[in-house]
Amino acid sequence: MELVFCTSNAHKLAEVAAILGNDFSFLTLSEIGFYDDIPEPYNTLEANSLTKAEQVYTQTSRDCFAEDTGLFIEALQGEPGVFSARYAGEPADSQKNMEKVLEKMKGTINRDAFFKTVITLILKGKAVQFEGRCHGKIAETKSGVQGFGYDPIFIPEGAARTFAEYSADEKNAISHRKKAFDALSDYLRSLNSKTR
Ligand code: ITT
Repeated sequence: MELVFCTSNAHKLAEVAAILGNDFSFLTLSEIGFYDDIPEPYNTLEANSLTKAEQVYTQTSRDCFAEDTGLFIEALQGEPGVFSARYAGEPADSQKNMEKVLEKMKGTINRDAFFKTVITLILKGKAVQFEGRCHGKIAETKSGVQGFGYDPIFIPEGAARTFAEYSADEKNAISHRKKAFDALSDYLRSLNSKTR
């Protein structure tokens, strides 16, 4: 089975390749010559991840998967959520996004938050979704240089360091993305065993 990963985010590509290991491989959008901009116009991760995969499937007829991820902060009523990439406005800027979060959270006691990833897989025109979450807390300040996006301000549950202070392997062992991709791998394995 040849699957295309519908993402233009190089950090996600690297994390997903490491998470999947030998489970299954994928082609990137540039490997299939797909360079169109894919809008994410909806206000749920489910709808945005579906629209990304549908756009690639409709234009290329290739089986594919897309993922949409957001950081949901309890004290900010779920912000930045689906607007995580451009929380501080255009162009998308992770440093400005984190500064906006830290400013809004100044003096806030409840720092509970979670990352949520929604994957949409399209096989022969049929869409299936998978979800993964990682709970934790928003730090008072940024620390660490690993990872990407909001990692320098996110402390996973039970930890004393941010995701940006984790090695790639440590983050990939417990992340929202790991849980969602494990569910996708299980599903693909179950299809394989049915067709044997
Ligand atoms: P696509 O091409 O896959 O759509 P994107 O960068 O637009 O890539 P998303 O909309 O899914 O990706 O992600 C929204 C933002 O959430 C992303 O730009 C990061 O700032 C942040 N984010 C996603 N995954 C993250 C992670 O594992 N750790 C920290 N921040 C993350």
